[in-house]
Amino acid sequence: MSETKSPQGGLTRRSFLKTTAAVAGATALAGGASLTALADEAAPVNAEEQIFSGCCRPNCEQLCHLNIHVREGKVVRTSMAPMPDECYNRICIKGLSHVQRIYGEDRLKYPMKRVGERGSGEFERISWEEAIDTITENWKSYDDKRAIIFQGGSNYGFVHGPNGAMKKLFNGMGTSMISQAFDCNMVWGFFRAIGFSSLFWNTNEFSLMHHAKNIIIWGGNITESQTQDWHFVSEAQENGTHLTVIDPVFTTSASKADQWIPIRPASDTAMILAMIKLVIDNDWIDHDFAKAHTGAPFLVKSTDGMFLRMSDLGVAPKEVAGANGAVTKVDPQAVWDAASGSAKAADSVADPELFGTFTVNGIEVKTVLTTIKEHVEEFTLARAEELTTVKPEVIEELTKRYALEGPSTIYPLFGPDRYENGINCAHALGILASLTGNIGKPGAACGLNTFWANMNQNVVNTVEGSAATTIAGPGLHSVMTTQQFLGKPYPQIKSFFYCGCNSLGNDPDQNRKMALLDTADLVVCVDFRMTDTAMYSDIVLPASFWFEVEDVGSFGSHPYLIYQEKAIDPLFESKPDFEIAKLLADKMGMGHLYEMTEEEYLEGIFASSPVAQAAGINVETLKREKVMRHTAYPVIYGNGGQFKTASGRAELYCEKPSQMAAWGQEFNPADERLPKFVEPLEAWHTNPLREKYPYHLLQEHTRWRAHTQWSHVPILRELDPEPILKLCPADAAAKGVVDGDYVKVFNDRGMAVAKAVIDASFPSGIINLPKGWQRDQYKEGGFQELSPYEATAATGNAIPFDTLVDFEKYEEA
Ligand SMILES: Nc1nc2c(c(=O)[nH]1)N[C@H]1C(S)=C(S)[C@@H](COP(=O)(O)OP(=O)(O)OC[C@H]3O[C@@H](n4cnc5c(=O)[nH]c(N)nc54)[C@H](O)[C@@H]3O)O[C@H]1N2
Ligand SMILES: Nc1nc2c(c(=O)[nH]1)N[C@H]1C(S)=C(S)[C@@H](COP(=O)(O)OP(=O)(O)OC[C@H]3O[C@@H](n4cnc5c(=O)[nH]c(N)nc54)[C@H](O)[C@@H]3O)O[C@H]1N2
Ligand code: SF4
Ligand SMILES: [Mo]
Repeated sequence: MSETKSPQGGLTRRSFLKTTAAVAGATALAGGASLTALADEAAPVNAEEQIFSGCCRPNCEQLCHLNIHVREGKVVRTSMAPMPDECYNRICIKGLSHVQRIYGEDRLKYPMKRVGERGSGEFERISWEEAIDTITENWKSYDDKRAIIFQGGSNYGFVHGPNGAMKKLFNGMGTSMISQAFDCNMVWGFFRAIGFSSLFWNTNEFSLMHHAKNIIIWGGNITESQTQDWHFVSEAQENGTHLTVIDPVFTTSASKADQWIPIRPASDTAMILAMIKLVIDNDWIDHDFAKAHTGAPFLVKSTDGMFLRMSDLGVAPKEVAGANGAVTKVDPQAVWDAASGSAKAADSVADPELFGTFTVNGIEVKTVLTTIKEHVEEFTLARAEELTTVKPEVIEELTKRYALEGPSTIYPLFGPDRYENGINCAHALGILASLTGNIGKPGAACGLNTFWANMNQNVVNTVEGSAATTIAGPGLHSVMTTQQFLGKPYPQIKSFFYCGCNSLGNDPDQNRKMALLDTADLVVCVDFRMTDTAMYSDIVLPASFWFEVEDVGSFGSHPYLIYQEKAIDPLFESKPDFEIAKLLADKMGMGHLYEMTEEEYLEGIFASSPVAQAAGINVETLKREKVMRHTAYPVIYGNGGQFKTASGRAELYCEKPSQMAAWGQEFNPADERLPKFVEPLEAWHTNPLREKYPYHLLQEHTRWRAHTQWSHVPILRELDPEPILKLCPADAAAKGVVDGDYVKVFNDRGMAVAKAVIDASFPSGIINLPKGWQRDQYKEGGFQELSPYEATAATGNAIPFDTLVDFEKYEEA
């Protein structure tokens, strides 16, 4: 295969484009077909219709319950199916257009092998046997199986797809595994301040949102990216709730708000630190809550920045037996008890000091709140305005309303997350909410709302004596170019296996990624359609679609599991992911890993999960009920002042900041105990790179796709036909661009050509290429060529908004 290698990628990429233009043509032809016509073609209208329980489970973070209407073995329609709590009844245009995904011309029908250059799109049909043999013969040739990389994406079936049973095989083989983090700056920032129930979950369930007197949407475009949750906000508004949207762009969500606060991108933390300062200086603190339920009164030692604990006072830690018999040592944090003038265990003091510097056993200590007060001292309103452009009176009014006229809810999304400094924003928000007591009550919340059912799936995918080595996405390049990982020799990566993962479509710095793939012997992709990643693979395997398998959806903005009945047989020669894993395992001599049926695998997840057991969830009950709550009503994160942290309080000050992922990056924990304002990597107004690349590039998450899924669905492409660049009239005029012109957006990493849409909601200097188009849909390049490879050190989180570019009118060659 060496003749196809192209480390620079030039030739490969050009031929890639040629072929994919033909694919785009085919899609356009199908564009006229309406959904009803397709349904009628599929089966006669008068045929008997069966309805199956369906679960729409892309990574749109919403998870809708669908009816799958089947006539004569064909899906003819999808419609909304009821949820036990009707406020979660929902479906969107994507959920309504599944028929065109299932029967679309772009569906992968049978296994294929590449016959032209990698990326050329020249494939030949092969048998399953040949496909599995080719892959496993390649894998067997490596003594060290870490030469194989598995990467999954973000879809949330328990059995099939990237987070299902496929992982077990790679654990069993002891391969490498790539984890590419997205959204994790918010996850980890909140975790540091307030903890979480599960990775993306530390807020209240949305049916309680109407209790809020104020809602602040922070860096999210709910009307596009959380369409199913917008009604909770608008219903609250009808109830008299005041809505503020903080966003550099006048989005649709902003247009519905009582107040829109435009903010300089990547400066949010500076504003929140100023808000915390106002709360402290004006004593807008909820004293009772701060004393009893937060780490504000904990004492911090000046010697090492750690909490003063009772062991520092000579009190031996208590041994406490846990539920599973394990003994843990409890060494409580100390607070200052004014009444006795001494330090005591936090939970034994009813009225601890919130502020103060003391000496205990010769050690100088300060309360956490005093530490925070000193930390935010420089964030005067004037300084905040300098950094954020938000006027002092606007910050003051917002803070006052938020703190004093609650309960207030902050509904954060991922705008601030996608910059190198993104972790600080959520950490600061967690402090602001906790100090003002705006957390843990109906209408008072501040965290992420995607309920990830904690079902211990890792338990069933664990293989005794073996495990995959995880390489964080930002570490891949150095592992592959130096053959070192964390200071130790690492085998050369030879083989990539993607399942439910469109890495080239979603991961940063596409050209770099393609060049890395060019050095591999074998790239395999298991998917429903010819994605960018499948197009760049050597073997492509067709996976059975969501409705062709039995599964359970587990990740959405409500606390329910949704059962997927098998509605139709797998189409063409596609196979369920579970079966593909089994075929590969058999040939690798690991058939014993899958000596169970899919249903037994599923039952294994529930059986090992205390959450499932508490909720009475098992295969039988789920098959009967179709939708089951996995967490008791109502979900209120921090309810009763109880947080999922080591101390059970919202600790605010992170005593031992940890990294989510390590790949040899510089990381100084002592510097991360409190959130700080630091400039982002690229997208800052004073960055000298602005001279070359004056525009800041966003990539909105649009309603027309869920990431790259639905990218080729004809009925959606009638409404949203091709890649666009949104930009304001002044920026367009400066480049002589008029609405409908093609423009080339570029930086040192790559380029994309898109159609200009002049949109006055954008401020001058910020332009937007909505994400999720595939390379075959661009005249040239693609949005993902432009994003930076760098990541936030604490999390490994990708930072695609931290991108500067320039653009010009595109002249076709
Ligand atoms: N239909 C659909 N729904 C989706 C998705 C999808 O692809 N399609 N993706 C899902 C996923 S995985 C995610 S992570 C979410 C993303 O959901 P969102 O985070 O709401 O998505 P974005 O479109 O990136 O919107 C981010 C907003 O932040 C603003 N912004 C940019 N920079 C800053 C900043 O520095 N500060 C502030 N305050 N605001 C800023 C942008 O102008 C934009 O309005 O959507 C989910 N829902
Ligand atoms: N430039 C830029 N890049 C970004 C972002 C951005 O804002 N800007 N946002 C980032 C964010 S927040 C996120 S979360 C990621 C999203 O990344 P993902 O959520 O992983 O994106 P998808 O495009 O949905 O890719 C999933 C792939 O899995 C396939 N698939 C789905 N279900 C199954 C299944 O059951 N079996 C198999 N075999 N395949 C299946 C789909 O067809 C699709 O090709 O993108 C990130 N990338
Ligand atoms: S794409 Fe998302 S919002 Fe739309 S129906 Fe599916 S799960 Fe629901
Ligand atoms: Mo995301």
